[in-house]
Amino acid sequence: MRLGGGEYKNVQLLHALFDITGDADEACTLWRDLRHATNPESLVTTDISFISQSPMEIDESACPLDTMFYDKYPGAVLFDKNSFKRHAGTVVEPCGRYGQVVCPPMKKDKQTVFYDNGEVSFDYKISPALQKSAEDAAKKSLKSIRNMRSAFSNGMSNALLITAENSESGHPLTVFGPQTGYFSPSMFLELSLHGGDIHTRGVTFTGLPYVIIGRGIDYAWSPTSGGSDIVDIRVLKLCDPESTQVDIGQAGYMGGYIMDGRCKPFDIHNEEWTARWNLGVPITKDTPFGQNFKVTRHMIRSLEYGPVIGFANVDGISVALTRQRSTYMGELDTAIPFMLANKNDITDAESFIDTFYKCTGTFNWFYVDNKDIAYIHSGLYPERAKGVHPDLPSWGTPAFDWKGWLDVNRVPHAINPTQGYLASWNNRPAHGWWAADTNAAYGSVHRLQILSSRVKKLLDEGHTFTRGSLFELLSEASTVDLRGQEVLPSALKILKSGTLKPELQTAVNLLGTWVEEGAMRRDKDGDGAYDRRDAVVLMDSWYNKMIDAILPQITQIENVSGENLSLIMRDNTPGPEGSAYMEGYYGYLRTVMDMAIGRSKHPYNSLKCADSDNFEDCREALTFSLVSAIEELGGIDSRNSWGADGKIESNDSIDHMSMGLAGVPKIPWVNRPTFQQVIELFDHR
Ligand SMILES: [Ca+2]
Ligand SMILES: [Ca+2]
Repeated sequence: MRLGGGEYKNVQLLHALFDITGDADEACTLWRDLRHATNPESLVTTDISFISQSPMEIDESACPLDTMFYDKYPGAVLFDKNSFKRHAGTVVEPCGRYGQVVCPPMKKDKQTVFYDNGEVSFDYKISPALQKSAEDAAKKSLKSIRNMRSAFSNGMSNALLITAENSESGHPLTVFGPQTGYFSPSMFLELSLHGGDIHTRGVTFTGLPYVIIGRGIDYAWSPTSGGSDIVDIRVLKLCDPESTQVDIGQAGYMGGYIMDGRCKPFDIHNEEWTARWNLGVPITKDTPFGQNFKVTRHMIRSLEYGPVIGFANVDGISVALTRQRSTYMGELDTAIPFMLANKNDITDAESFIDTFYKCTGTFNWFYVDNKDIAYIHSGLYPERAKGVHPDLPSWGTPAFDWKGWLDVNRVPHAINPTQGYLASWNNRPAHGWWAADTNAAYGSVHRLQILSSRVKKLLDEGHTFTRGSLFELLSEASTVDLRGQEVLPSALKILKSGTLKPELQTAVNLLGTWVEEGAMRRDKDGDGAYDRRDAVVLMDSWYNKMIDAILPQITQIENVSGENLSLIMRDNTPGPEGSAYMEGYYGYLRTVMDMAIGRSKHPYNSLKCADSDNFEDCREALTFSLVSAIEELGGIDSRNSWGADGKIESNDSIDHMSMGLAGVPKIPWVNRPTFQQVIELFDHR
């Protein structure tokens, strides 16, 4: 999840868009379209609006490529085009072999187990077969460790809570849980703690003294990742503005920065050591077994604004860019809410909100008891100074320092919403709440729709929920292809608006049936094939071609001098870790197509289908992309054999990372939490 700190990317993107369009205003409108900073069509957890994170008012029409912008936002910085050079605080390079650098001395505290000579070697004789199995085991462990890291870098979770009046029993209902990747044995430890004033049950990580997600004596709680902005890029003026990028790159920058009109030295850490090969090192073609590495750490840090992440020029003068994180050195503060929750100091929805507001990390926390459901978007969110723009780097000077933290009334929260439910799947917390500086995932399509569309439909039909019906809804949602549910209907509508050749008509019918049935990637009859395998195969084949055909304004920023400047990835496909569809071009695709049909509620200003105002251009591009997808699959007549190799189901399936001796077989793909609580409470203290 994104927590901010990507402001330099917006500057790079703005420069690139200016180069492409040749016009500052056009570049800015396109950037705003792509950013989705406050897209009113985006899916939210609470229907109460909260003003933008901070500053309180942000002028979305102001263009950073226009010099007038800096009269209004004197704290914002647009560094010069092509001047940003990333500073690699840590450099890792292979050492010790022919053609490689010399390995520096080991550090006592950095030594670990290793293997030599590119092979797993043992100092006693073993059979080749045994050696092979040892190697395989080592490789598998490596993969696990790698995947464990990636699983925890992305907290991905969902929550669905129903208010008391929409439940059959008259008590609120919830199914919620964290999505943390799949491991064997599980990374979570289920724990029940009783003693003194502590009474709680739920999950924790081994070694932690408290339940982090679970329930107390008469309430339960669970989080999803928040992804809001707690990191800003600051720009420091250097004492020696004559220093050049070359000096910095080759010799290391050893100077200082200007603070209060005086030169202050950076806090510099230079060290090097050898990291001997160990189980934590990924195996790739460049890093075989036994490869040792020279690690050079060259950290440049400012006391006030955090570590240097790069250098750039502003009007030709060298500056340093640092990353300032609000929770820096405050990580442990986040333990306080759990301690209070475990002690049952939380007595109702209000005290839950007050308690979990104190969690410093950016999370959505959900609460249920026998009467109420509640929500709070926690995080140590900076109150930014007037004159700072949250999408751009800002000057590291006291005038533009953070002025404190947003209080509980400023962050999104809700109790018993009138819409009848609370739902979250890493979406925008509330309307008006500014998406973190480079988080462009809050557009017109979000995976939250998989949940919310189903809840709304049932509520509209007058359904009163039970634990069973709520869980069934979540289960069904776990196999939905978001693109099929939210993007395809608009595409099919465009195609069906005119005559179609028989081959295309067959494809459109096939996809239409899939959409009507819920666009599932599901093998309900257990024969090893998705029940609508032909539609799933066609969707997968069409998706990237559809992007190429109707979003040329975005594809042109995917490779700017070798760098992808797009703010989000194209797709988040199902795979071994389960979680899918967290971000992608889904909203871009649907909105431009809805604009072409004339039914978009919040059209873009610059982004459009096939970069044209003409509906026929859009339809033609879309048709062309579908035709080429069908051709690639060998023609529509061969559809019964599409996907016959079973690759789609196999690639989608969840692969538990084996952390111990025994693994478990793969399981079919599901997009759902890894520890799920189903809660309905009848009493209260
Ligand atoms: Ca930021
Ligand atoms: Ca099947």
